[in-house]
Amino acid sequence: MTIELVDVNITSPGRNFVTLKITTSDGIVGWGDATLNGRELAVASYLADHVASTLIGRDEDRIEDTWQYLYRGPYWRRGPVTMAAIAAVDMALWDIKAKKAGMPLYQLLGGASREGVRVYAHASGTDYAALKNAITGYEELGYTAVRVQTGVPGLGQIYGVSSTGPGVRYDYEPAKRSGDRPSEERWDTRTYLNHMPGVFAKIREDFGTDLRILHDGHHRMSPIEAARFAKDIEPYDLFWLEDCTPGEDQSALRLVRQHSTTPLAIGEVFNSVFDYQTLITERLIDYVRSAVTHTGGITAMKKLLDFAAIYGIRSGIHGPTDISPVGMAAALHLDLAIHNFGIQEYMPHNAETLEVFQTSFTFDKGFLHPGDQPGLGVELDETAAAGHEYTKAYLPVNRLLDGTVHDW
Ligand code: GCO
Ligand code: MG
Repeated sequence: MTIELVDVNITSPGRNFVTLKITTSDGIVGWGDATLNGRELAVASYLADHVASTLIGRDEDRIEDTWQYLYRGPYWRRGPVTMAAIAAVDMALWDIKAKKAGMPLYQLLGGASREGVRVYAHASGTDYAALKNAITGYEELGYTAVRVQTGVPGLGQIYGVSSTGPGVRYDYEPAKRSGDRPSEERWDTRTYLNHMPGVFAKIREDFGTDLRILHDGHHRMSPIEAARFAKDIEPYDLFWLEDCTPGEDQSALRLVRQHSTTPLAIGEVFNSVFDYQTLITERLIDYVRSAVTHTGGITAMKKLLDFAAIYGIRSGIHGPTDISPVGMAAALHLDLAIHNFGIQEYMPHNAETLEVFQTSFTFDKGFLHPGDQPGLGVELDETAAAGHEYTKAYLPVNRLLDGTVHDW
């Protein structure tokens, strides 16, 4: 059979999502996530204007060949827009292949290596009392791992901290519908570095040693600042310190590594195995943070994670709300199948989103399972999706206290 129809769906049930729909000549439908936060229409155009017509008539079973055709064929390689577009096609073709086989995708990837995948939640608070409340709430829900982000005295709204007050969960959404330009935040690394170790100390005192604690530096530290921070927080036994330095400079992690045994995770802004070449072969990281959606899909992610496995490096697949339920399902099937699984990020989507995307993954005591529906196990309800018009949204811009633009 062949690919007959390729459609790009843009919907905004509370936040924007771009979804690719591929229909075969015998009527099988596959879905792929092409959402790139704050730059959604660029990927939608890449797919609709440059890719869709080239797929019509191709054999839907030739997934590797289609991947290479889209990666090598156009001459221009890599970059988040291209790799999100390739990822969407790849996911949709795997969805189709698994539906044709009558199996959940993880079976085609080698079958389950575990019973469920441990996930971490996002706990945040503008101050320690609010953060403690949030962590307690997650523990009550059964989570065994939390990412903690907190307000820093002297700074206003900062990355990763819910502004809606103590005790409120599931409501942190970094992309803002701020009109024609991004909102702006202020930042000071010195103030942050002085504040954070005390927060981890209190968490260990209040929650003991079992809880897995993660933290995201969101690319804001210089290599030497990150090295000092990673060393300072060693006594609090973090599961990982994420994105401590800007992502472009792989060699920066050498300095951090030389000074600390705090495990390191990086990669949500990466889009190719080549972004990891030094990091993996020199064992400068412990966890691969890429999103399936932004790294060329299941085909590319499986190769990347197999490469990491050779060096004892594990997965920590990106799973914020800007990864659609389709992209999340792709991550869960991989998580269940690979041997070197580490942890999976989980920010549950809001009710509006889950009315548009029907999912079959399940949560039980801190673990997710992708479910046993044939394929990825997620279907887009196009009628419900049509009720949510695209609304421009931007990730905030970050400036230092003197106004200098800094990494967000
Ligand atoms: C994470 C990320 C997100 C990103 C967001 C950008 O660790 O989940 O840092 O919160 O900021 O995905 O689009
Ligand atoms: Mg992150």
